[in-house]
Amino acid sequence: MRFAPFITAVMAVILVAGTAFASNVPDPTRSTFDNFLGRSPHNVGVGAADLYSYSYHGTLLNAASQPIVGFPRGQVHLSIEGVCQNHGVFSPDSDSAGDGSIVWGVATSDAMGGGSCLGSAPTAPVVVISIDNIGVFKTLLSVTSPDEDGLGGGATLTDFVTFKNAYNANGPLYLADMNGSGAISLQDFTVFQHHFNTIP
Ligand SMILES: [Ca+2]
Repeated sequence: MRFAPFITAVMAVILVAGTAFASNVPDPTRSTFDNFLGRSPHNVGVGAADLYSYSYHGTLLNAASQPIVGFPRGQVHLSIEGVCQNHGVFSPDSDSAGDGSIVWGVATSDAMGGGSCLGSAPTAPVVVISIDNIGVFKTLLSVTSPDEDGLGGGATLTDFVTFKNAYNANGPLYLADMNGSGAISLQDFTVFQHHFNTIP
């Protein structure tokens, strides 16, 4: 019995240490990421309040679903795979915020360039989000862009034809669902138009 307080204290230290360790490790099953990735080389400043600009968001949570604050941006990677135009690997704009959120903002998305592309489920995603020493957190099977072909630095007449054909045929979704709503509607036409009109 005389050792009980000591054992209790040791257990408390172990628990505290365990909690502190866990709180800084993003959990792939708890953390969340957008299901839609849009890209446009004319992303910045398109529309009031960036209404028509593309950014990408995630929230880093630990195994207890608590937000991870200040997680280093350099350890988080959004890879647009080689099958896509303008492929590359990008870190979020900043370390994770107080609510665990990380953002690939319009300027980062802008730097990505354009290009719509499609992977094949479930083995060949075109977007892979990973964190160093942990693994894959999210994959996407398509990328959507008003610069459909990823050429020429903007949404051109060629891109408009690609968009219009998919729009009129009500598919494929990744070529015409510009706002990532999961359906093709007049609003997608409006989004495409805003990007189209920003050609220099
Ligand atoms: Ca839509």
